[in-house]
Amino acid sequence: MEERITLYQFPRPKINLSFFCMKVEVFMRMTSIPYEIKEILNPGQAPQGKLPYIIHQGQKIPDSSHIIDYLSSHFSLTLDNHLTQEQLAIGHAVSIMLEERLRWCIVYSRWLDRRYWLSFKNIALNLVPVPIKTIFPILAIRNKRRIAATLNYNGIGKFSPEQIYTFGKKISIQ
Ligand SMILES: N[C@@H](CCC(=O)N[C@@H](CS)C(=O)NCC(=O)O)C(=O)O
Repeated sequence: MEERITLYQFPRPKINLSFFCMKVEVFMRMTSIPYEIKEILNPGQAPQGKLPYIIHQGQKIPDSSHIIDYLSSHFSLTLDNHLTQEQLAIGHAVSIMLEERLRWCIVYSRWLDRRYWLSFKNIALNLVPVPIKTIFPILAIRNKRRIAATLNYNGIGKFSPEQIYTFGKKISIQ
């Protein structure tokens, strides 16, 4: 059976812009798991419509945390074995804080804050192939609407930009 993992993630400019894709790629590197990367633009082809996902032995596995649990179990990895139950619990709490709180502050700044949108737009525009560049403004508007709706539903979108960044700074690691 093929042990090599294929990691599907967004194209990476100089740095990886996706926290979740970066998390899995860093994990692969730290554990020296054999992997190859396929960069894709459309998360629509992922099992949950989100990136990253991996394919291993014909099986598609989505979600960064699930991927790490799956690989840890499949390859009997011992990366966290030295941690106490308390340390594991703190690590879990910090991950969720970053992924479910700080993430939305960053998503807000990239897509919905005019002050930062222009520079993020230029980075994103550089990543897409020529045919997509022409429809990029339409895709961007659609994505902005979707993100605004998500942030409103989440509640964080009800706050002013400065309040949102205050939330973000509070939980940033100084
Ligand atoms: N819980 C998922 C979150 C993945 C996620 O939100 N991925 C973002 C990129 S960082 C995505 O695919 N967004 C595209 C979209 O929602 O259309 C994980 O841990 O992998």
